[in-house]
Amino acid sequence: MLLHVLLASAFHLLAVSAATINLDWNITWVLANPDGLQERPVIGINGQWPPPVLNFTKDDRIVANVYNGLGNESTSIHWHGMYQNGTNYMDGAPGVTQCQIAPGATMIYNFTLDQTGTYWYHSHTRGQYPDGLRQALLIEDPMNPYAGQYDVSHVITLSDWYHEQMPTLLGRFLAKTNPTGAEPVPKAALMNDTQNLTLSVESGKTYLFHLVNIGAFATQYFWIEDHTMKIVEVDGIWTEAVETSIIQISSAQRYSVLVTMKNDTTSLNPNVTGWLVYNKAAENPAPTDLTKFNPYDDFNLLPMDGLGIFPDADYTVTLDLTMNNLGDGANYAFFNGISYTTPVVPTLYSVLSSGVGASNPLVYGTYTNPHVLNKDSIVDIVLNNDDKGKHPFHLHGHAFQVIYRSDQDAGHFDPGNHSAYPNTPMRRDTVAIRPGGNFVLRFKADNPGIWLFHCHIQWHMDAGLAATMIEAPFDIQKKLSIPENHYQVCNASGTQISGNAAGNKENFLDLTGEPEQVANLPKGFTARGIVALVFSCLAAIVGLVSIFW
Ligand SMILES: *[C@@H]1O[C@H](CO)[C@@H](O)[C@H](O)[C@H]1NC(C)=O
Ligand SMILES: *[C@@H]1O[C@H](CO)[C@@H](O)[C@H](O)[C@H]1NC(C)=O
Ligand SMILES: *[C@@H]1O[C@H](CO)[C@@H](O)[C@H](O)[C@H]1NC(C)=O
Ligand SMILES: *[C@@H]1O[C@H](CO)[C@@H](O)[C@H](O)[C@H]1NC(C)=O
Ligand SMILES: *[C@@H]1O[C@H](CO)[C@@H](O)[C@H](O)[C@H]1NC(C)=O
Ligand SMILES: *[C@@H]1O[C@H](CO)[C@@H](O)[C@H](O)[C@H]1NC(C)=O
Ligand SMILES: *[C@@H]1O[C@H](CO)[C@@H](O)[C@H](O)[C@H]1NC(C)=O
Ligand SMILES: *[C@@H]1O[C@H](CO)[C@@H](O)[C@H](O)[C@H]1NC(C)=O
Ligand SMILES: *[C@@H]1O[C@H](CO)[C@@H](O)[C@H](O)[C@H]1NC(C)=O
Ligand SMILES: *[C@@H]1O[C@H](CO)[C@@H](O)[C@H](O)[C@H]1NC(C)=O
Ligand SMILES: *[C@@H]1O[C@H](CO)[C@@H](O)[C@H](O)[C@H]1NC(C)=O
Ligand SMILES: [Cu+2]
Repeated sequence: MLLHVLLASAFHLLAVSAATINLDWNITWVLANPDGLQERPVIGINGQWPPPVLNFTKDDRIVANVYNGLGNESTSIHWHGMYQNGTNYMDGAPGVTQCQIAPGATMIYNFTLDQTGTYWYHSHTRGQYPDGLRQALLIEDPMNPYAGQYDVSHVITLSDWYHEQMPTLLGRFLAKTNPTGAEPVPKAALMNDTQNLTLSVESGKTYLFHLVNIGAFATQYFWIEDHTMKIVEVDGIWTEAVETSIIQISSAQRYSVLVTMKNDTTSLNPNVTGWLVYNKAAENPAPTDLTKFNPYDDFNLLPMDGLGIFPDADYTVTLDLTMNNLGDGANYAFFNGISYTTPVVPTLYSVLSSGVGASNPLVYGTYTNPHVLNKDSIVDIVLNNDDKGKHPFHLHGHAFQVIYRSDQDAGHFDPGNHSAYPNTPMRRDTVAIRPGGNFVLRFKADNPGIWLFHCHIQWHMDAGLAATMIEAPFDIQKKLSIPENHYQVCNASGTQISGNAAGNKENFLDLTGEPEQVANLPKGFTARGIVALVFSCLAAIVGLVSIFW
């Protein structure tokens, strides 16, 4: 009885301390010139760019009224790293958990923050966030295990930056004139959306830096000259502190580090500046940089909560990653030969309208790469990278355990021949796979919802490098009800809210008319054939120009 009363009052206290934060956002175009080289239109919030850094406390409720004032583009907001446990429809992925927010429409995102650490928010509308709609989001932990070990905390975002807008760049990237799929090369690297970040520090004091890579493409390397850092958090998971002099941060990854400033200031520049080096172009990717910079290997991080490895998997999703040309000559990205193509009906709404058929992956179409997961099953994602590039993979709705990661060029994962899995694996929500290598991720399907698994390099995502996890579909049907506002958002964009991936409401197994990936190359043609063709066309044009000159 006494215990009951105590518990009740404890909950009462919690309820009192948790705040509701109302955000009224008008998403519009504004002009900005973060690298000092070129002013350009960017996507801002309430007339401002960079968008606001959000700093909340665990258990706060966020109610964000997101008005699309862009006029000429749809939008959406994904709260990267939030489990959205019980609120899958607030995840922010158009075509997956919601409809696009059309110009003039308002979407209300309303959910509680029951996690802590360093996150970010960004548009999940095709190609959009590198045009500026992305920023850090922090959730303070009232039980912070490192409280008292630092004096001040700061956010530092890292990003690549383009001068042209994404629709233009995407048009050029996914084109037959770019048959090898060379990614557009960024024009600059930004630290906290500027190239002139200076931060005054006091000697002897310890700082906690929340580092977030909010970029589209480049991996960033972060170090502070003459100082060591202690990693204490990775993607929202507190870790045992480990010392390092340099950290490698792929697109969408986050770290918190403690840095103690020196006592002896006589020889010290009181300004601390982090140096950014970005892996300048696709043709020269990270592997050589890796050995050169020798950053801390995140595989070795230990979650502070000591959560042990989940039992052996009940279900394994094996995905082979390739990049290749389709019949239009452009270079696409594939899991098992499938390039993600947005369905007519957002997948969550297909679950809700398909009744007993919801556990049949056929309902969700071929091109969403669907995998139906049973409630509470243990799932392994085995990814084999048959591509020569490095890719950072993000799973929505979970922090997964990284139980195996091969070296570069190790080929496919061999379940009968691998080093022992760690007892306490590192957990995070975004992890990079090495060129030609593989990794194995493990999680428990204890979060009913539709969760996208995709490469966080925006170019590859837009080239189709995504798969859909349909987790506990019957629990979704029982427990989730979509707010009326979300259906209004669908209405404004003219999107159907029931039916299978093809929009068929009568027969959920009839996928006639489903959006398909671009057709294959005609028989007899190879990608090389097309490349040769393009090159010879180019040569002809060059020839003509030379003659003219
Ligand atoms: C959004 O901002 C634009 C540009 O400042 C303004 O014209 C529009 O009225 C605003 N809309 C809302 C709903 O706040
Ligand atoms: C950064 O500072 C340099 C030197 O003061 C200046 O030339 C440059 O324009 C500044 N860049 C930005 C983006 O403010
Ligand atoms: C939308 O309008 C903005 C601001 O005028 C412009 O910079 C941008 O290129 C337009 N986007 C598209 C897709 O036309
Ligand atoms: C947000 O969700 C809570 C809990 O479901 C509800 O009580 C509240 O009315 C919602 N607020 C808005 C603005 O929809
Ligand atoms: C976030 O807010 C908390 C107070 O809730 C404050 O202690 C902390 O310094 C803030 N963090 C940053 C990076 O501004
Ligand atoms: C980085 O920028 C954000 C706002 O955009 C600001 O809140 C934060 O304090 C800045 N960090 C540093 C280290 O100046
Ligand atoms: C700086 O000085 C303080 C107090 O004298 C001492 O406790 C601390 O260990 C020193 N820190 C370093 C990095 O030398
Ligand atoms: C530190 O930075 C400030 C502001 O940019 C500058 O005025 C000052 O000269 C710098 N100090 C040193 C020692 O570089
Ligand atoms: C097992 O893996 C190791 C290291 O990757 C490799 O050297 C060895 O040849 C493999 N053995 C078999 C039987 O495949
Ligand atoms: C979701 O919530 C349920 C119970 O409310 C819990 O058992 C489960 O672990 C949670 N899953 C995640 C991913 O947070
Ligand atoms: C949107 O709502 C209007 C009015 O309720 C309705 O007539 C129309 O059919 C709806 N459109 C879609 C695509 O659902
Ligand atoms: Cu990728």
